[in-house]
Amino acid sequence: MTGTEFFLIERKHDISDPRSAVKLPERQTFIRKALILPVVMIIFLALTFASGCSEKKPQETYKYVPKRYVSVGFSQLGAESDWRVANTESVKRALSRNNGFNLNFSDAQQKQDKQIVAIRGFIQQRVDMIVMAPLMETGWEGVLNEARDAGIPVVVMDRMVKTGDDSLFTAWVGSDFYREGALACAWLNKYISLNEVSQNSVRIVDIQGTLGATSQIGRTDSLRDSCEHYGWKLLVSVPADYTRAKGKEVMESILHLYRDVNVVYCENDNEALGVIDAIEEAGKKAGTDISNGEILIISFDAAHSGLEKMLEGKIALDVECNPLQGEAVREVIEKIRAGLPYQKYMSVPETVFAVDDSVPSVYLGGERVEIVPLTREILDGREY
Ligand code: GZL
Repeated sequence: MTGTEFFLIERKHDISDPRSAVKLPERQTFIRKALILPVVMIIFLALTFASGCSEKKPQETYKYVPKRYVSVGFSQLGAESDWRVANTESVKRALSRNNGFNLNFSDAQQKQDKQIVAIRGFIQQRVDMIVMAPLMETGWEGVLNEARDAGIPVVVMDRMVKTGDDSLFTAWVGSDFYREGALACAWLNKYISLNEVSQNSVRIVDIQGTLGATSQIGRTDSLRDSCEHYGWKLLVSVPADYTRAKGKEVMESILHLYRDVNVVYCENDNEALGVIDAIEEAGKKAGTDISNGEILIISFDAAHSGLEKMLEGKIALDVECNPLQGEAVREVIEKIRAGLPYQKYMSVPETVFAVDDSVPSVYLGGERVEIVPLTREILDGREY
């Protein structure tokens, strides 16, 4: 019996003594009736309650299993690009409460000191795991040593950290940025050959990502090596922080300083969008016919925004850098916590998209890599 409310009523008569129920004058009779009813009700309810309690309710047998969420501190470097936003969403989807995680997210707005403060905060909160997407490669030894001293494993995602001791992080999920650049250059070499353009007529500029980021280092180094290998002229390399605004700004200056530029190597799609803005505002055309004054644009990420420009013929090649790393991060966290073997270095699959099918594939280190001619159907089927 539950939920029965009992009222404490001040007793006027001793109801246990039947003599107390003697005939009283009219007024007194009314008062007695007014009092007896609630008393009878209480007796009835008390008897009902007592009988209810005496029933042996079958004990519900259940085992309480405390649901222990894995607490994860996630230090994301910023929200500078479409790629970064997709990357953040991918991790939040994978490390959700439904999947057994308690995620503490921090956006460092592209400032390394904010990342370090956030990671120190995770250590003080004694999280189970730390995931970090480092802004640049260097400057992490101190805070990674603090995490190790606190016994908190660190999974590095996307770019790499450069420390004297790679035991300072437990696992890494990311991309091979040098390979991405080498694929782009191998395609450019074949493409201009097919269009009867001489290799030494290529006059290329490099719109770099955030200086010191692994993605910038890898893509820049592979372009420099390719220029030397194929005989292209690298006019200038300028950092643009992976943003559209900075990409436009630096390209406006380049167009004034280097009137003969005919290829632009943008280290991400947001920069490429800014470069296209600058080219068109200067009355020039982004395209593929460099023999007739068009400027050929190469880009990275294969985000929706960049591939839309490819369908317009304004980006000639876009090397995917897959931001959907959340599930790989979740898998490695679960293996670490379960004490299962896992790969310390994991990368995610990536595709190379081209504006047309003139170059069906390229060879890199003996490996044949397919080049996918982009269609509206392919783009509409993509997750980011
Ligand atoms: C690459 C990633 C880069 C992207 C940019 O893995 O670090 O940072 O190419 C992003 O879009 O800003």
